[in-house]
Amino acid sequence: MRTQVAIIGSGPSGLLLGQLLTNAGIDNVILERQTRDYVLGRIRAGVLEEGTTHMLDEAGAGERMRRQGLPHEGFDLTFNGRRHNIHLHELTGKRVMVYGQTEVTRDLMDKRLSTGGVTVYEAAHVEPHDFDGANPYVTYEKDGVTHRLDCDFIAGCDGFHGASRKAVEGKGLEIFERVYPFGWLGIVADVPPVHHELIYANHPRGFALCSMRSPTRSRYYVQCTLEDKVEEWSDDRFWDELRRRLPPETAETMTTGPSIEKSIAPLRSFVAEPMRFGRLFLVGDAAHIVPPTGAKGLNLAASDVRYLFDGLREHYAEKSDAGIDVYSQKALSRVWKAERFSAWMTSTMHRFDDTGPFGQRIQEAELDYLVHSQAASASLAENYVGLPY
Ligand code: FAS
Ligand code: PHB
Repeated sequence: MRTQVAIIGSGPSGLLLGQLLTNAGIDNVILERQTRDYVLGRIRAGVLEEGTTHMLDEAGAGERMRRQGLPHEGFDLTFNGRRHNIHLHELTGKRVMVYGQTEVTRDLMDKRLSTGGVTVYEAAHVEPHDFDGANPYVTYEKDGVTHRLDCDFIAGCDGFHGASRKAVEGKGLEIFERVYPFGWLGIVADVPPVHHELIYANHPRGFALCSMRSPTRSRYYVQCTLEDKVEEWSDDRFWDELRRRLPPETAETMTTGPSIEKSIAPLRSFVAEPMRFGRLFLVGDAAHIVPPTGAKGLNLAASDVRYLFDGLREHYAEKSDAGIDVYSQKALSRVWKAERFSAWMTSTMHRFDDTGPFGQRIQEAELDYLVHSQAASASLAENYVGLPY
């Protein structure tokens, strides 16, 4: 089999890139390790930057997001028993869209199906080859048969545990990483959100986040230890801990109910440089991970796709490689700014082993300064809504 662009991974990166390529008449095939339902079963991100929503529109997969998504003009910060609004729209003129990654993935999969895009699910042992030369190819196994997919380019959209980054280890890949000494215990429950916007909570007992998926479905998180096990957290224990980390007047208005999903995610900051190796490009989580505190992960995948798609379109339409030659440098410039913001927000909002009473006061002072300084609030807001592409 032959295609122009082989895409490894059918998550948001691979699907968004694939759709933009298809719409531009550039042939592409997605190779996905899991089944469609397994990919759709993942509960992940919830906040889309405007740049991401515009790309979904451009891909022709934004209609349901525009209809069912929740545009938010701000979010609240709580600390030291107080609650402050960061008015994103007043500070930046921009909003964010609350719309679950699962729905983004579903919309992109449906669009791909309707436009004849080829996705090979349950493709095992996917491996990129000869990407240093002009004739790369990918091998994979399907139903016990080994296949070869010849192509012009390979987009490694296969996430943190994928095959693409592994294939370039030892080829000049440099890793930058910080693993956080805690995780996020998250639940989904079919109860109305405690507030119409998100609430990020700093508390001596640990961080908490009140988010949502719709006016009737809430998404909540509490910081937990790396030793915590999901089975040790009953719903009652979760709700009690969440409410203890919020101001009383917020906690007492919270509607609780049975969780329909409960999981613990580790937190790390991670960047692999460079993001291009000949005709292989690392995209999204394959190249970088941010702690979800800044709601950047999915949105960085979108800006990577923007840069790579523009470069590939230029290659085919204008016979110029200027765009793909600057892909890694452009993507990493935006990635590192988001890494900085996400690391700062994580260090300011979470309880570390060595935070102690002094560290707690410093965090509270930082937040007190931030919510009372126009300049500091504007800086937080412009990073949260997403820096320009
Ligand atoms: P993904 O990991 O989404 O997709 C990669 C795809 O490649 C998967 O379908 C996988 O099955 C496939 N694959 C892997 N190896 C393969 C192989 N060898 N061959 C073929 N296919 C292969 N971001 C936020 O902004 N906010 C959040 O709250 C948030 N929460 C998260 C919680 C968790 C538990 C995780 C893991 C991530 C979270 N993220 C969050 C980040 C997340 O949303 C990612 O940024 C986003 O999924 C990136 O999309 P992709 O780059 O497409 O990678
Ligand atoms: C979510 O809704 O899952 C979510 C929202 C904002 C974040 C992280 C996760 O910063």
